[in-house]
Amino acid sequence: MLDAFAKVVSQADAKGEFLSSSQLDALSGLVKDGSKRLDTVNRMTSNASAIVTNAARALFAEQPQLISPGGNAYTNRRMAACLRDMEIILRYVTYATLAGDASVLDDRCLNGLRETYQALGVPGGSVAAGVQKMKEAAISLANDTNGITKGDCSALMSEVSSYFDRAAAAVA
Ligand code: PEB
Repeated sequence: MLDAFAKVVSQADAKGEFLSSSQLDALSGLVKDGSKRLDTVNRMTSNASAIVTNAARALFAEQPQLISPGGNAYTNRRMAACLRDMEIILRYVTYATLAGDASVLDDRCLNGLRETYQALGVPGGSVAAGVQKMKEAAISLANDTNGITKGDCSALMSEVSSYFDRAAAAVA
């Protein structure tokens, strides 16, 4: 598991080189915009249960077969497992956002998840649809300029989106 700093260190060390000026520039950008990143993580974290439940509700409205008898989220036990899975994925997206690097998400959450779902009969495409709904909710919360110093968060928002897309692509 790496963060944006450890990642450039390991890349430079693998080549036996000093850090390049472009690596340093990218990291100084990350430091300069650090409060935006922390605010984003804070907003996703403090709204996590709303993000998960609203996304799940929208998913089941769109794919009602999931919660009908025989559906993969039918019975309270499976519904609970489904909500828990969405929460786990969101939690790792918040870690990756904080770290500025996807490796924690890849290594600790997504690695082998597709195979796990195949073995369990959990429909990966439906999980991916749920993740996309969490992405929309998380971005609209994080990108809401009400009551906060306005600034350009477009690069950060596309980075956060990319973590959700990565999770969706890993199971779809
Ligand atoms: C991954 N999910 C499930 C299981 C595991 C995971 C390991 C099996 C064990 C269990 O039931 O608890 N666990 C989860 C994860 C990590 C981890 C992401 C990462 C670190 O450790 N069913 C649906 C929806 C979807 C869903 C589409 C969006 O219809 C999920 C939610 N996951 C779902 C369901 C089960 C499950 C298990 C319903 C239970 C399946 C079953 O037991 O039949």
